[in-house]
Amino acid sequence: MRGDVKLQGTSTPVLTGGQALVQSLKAEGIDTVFGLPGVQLDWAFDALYAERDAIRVYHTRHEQAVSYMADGYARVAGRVGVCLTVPGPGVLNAMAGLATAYACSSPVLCVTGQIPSRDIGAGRGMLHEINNQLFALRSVTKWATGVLEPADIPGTIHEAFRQIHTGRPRPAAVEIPLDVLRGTAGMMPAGPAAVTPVAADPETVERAARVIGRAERPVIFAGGGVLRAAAWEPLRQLAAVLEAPVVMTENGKGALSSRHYLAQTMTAAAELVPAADVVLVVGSRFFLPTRSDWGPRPGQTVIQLDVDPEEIGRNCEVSHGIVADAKLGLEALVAAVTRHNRKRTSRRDELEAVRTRTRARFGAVQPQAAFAAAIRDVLPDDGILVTEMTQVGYWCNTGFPVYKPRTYLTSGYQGTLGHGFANALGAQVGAPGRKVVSINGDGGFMYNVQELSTAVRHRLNVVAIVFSDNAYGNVRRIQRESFGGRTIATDLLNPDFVRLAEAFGMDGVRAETPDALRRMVARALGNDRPALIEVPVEEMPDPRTIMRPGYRGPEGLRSREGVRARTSPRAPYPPRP
Ligand SMILES: Cc1ncc(C[n+]2csc(CCOP(=O)(O)OP(=O)(O)O)c2C)c(N)n1
Ligand SMILES: [Mg+2]
Repeated sequence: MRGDVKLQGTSTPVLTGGQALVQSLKAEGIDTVFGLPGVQLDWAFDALYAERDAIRVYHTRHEQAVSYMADGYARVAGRVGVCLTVPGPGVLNAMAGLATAYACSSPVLCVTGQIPSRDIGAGRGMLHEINNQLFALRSVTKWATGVLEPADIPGTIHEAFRQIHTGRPRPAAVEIPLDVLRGTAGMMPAGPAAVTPVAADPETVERAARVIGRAERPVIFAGGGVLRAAAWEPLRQLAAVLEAPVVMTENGKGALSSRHYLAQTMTAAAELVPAADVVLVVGSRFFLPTRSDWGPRPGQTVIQLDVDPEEIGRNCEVSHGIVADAKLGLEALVAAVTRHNRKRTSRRDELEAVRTRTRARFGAVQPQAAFAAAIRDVLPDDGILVTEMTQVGYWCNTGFPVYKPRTYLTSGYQGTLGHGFANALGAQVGAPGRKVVSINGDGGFMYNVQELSTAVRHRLNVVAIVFSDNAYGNVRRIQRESFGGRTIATDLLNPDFVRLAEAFGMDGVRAETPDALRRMVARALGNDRPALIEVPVEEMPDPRTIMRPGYRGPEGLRSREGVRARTSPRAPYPPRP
């Protein structure tokens, strides 16, 4: 009966749990799954075989890549990224990717296997058994549950999608024991979850709009929420009617084209925020400003728009909190502010001058600025750059110009070393035909080096740049500067990356200078084949000390005196199971 769908007397089909899972994913509009099989998932993968024309399966060489790829796919395509893992070690391997997706408010569904349902919690030592798998999943998801009957699969998958689409997008997880995937029941997939985005309360919008409209020097602080909600157009409109600079966080880059004179960086924020009378925060935790010298101070009005009510006022006291989908909230604000707006003259000259000053600061950080410029020069406007926890990556998080929404991916506050290359592979799946460049350090790249095989196997033409300084350079520099020159556990012995790429069946080249890098990235992007470019480098200066005023490394975690940062925890700890 494998692969077949039997009909009961009525029109309700009898499905295996595996078939119900796959039919449910299909009903939610899923046509792409990132997975790595194993015995607990056999019935799910066999059902995927039957639907291979409708759902494309990308298998990887390690489960960390299935969650990273699902995340990269989701962030670029604006759709739910689905990953599939065996229980225990499999799903634990995927946790760093889920944590990254959680940090970046990325809509990911993790479906994981589970040991036989009757044995859960018995501690017998079944294959892949771990204690409290669901408890572990809850630490990296907004919603996680288990299914114990085949008949419950359609409803549970439907609910998982509803949860992901409701409010703030974040990962969800469903665990399904192998006997439940094998078992049968008459069941009907539930169909796409229809979720209405949260609209803003009109009175709150009106009050906030009056304040914003009267403001003399408003600033907009835009985070990743703008991109998740596809809210870039009303953001641009609001900024234009207010002549308000838009400071984009690392995750908000691309919300407004870097070519626009209102588009500003976190470096410029140090000038712009203290000079503002009203700060409108959209889809951002607003964490860094509250930990910097230049964060909001008494006398300034902070208005926060966020789809997640928990986020409002979490890091900074706010005078107006608007709980809404960023697109709907900004559209409502545009309409209301237009009615209350004061007469304004263009701030183009003043804000272009800010941009020129910050660009000069960026240009002083070498060689990062030159390498980044080389990439930007040849990456098309709709090309995607995926960063990493590496020296050029830190520079890019502030300095890299981004021209289109959803074309710049980071690991957000998770700072996940190793996310980059696999995130980039997922981004390429989500943006077929577009150019994707992944920058890596030699440390981070080797976390997912085995996925070079995935790139070749699935023809994912990502261009991976590896800056090799033979070190966990960032850590080594901190060790030397903070601990009397002593360094430990930070030197790296590397393979020959060019020959390594060739061994995987892809192009491998070496670029010694920014100019050579520019030429080689251009050529690799034109070849439409996966490629690796090794760039041997020396130790680089820490760009963050220059580019992020107020940045003080781990010390910055202390809240700053005079800045209205919240310090009290808001949620009970430990969390409820
Ligand atoms: C999962 C994870 N493990 C460890 C770290 C700590 N860490 C931050 S940067 C770094 C070194 C990165 O080395 P590399 O990728 O070579 O980049 P480089 O600093 O040399 O440019 C490490 C180990 C981290 N951020 N994430
Ligand atoms: Mg390194």
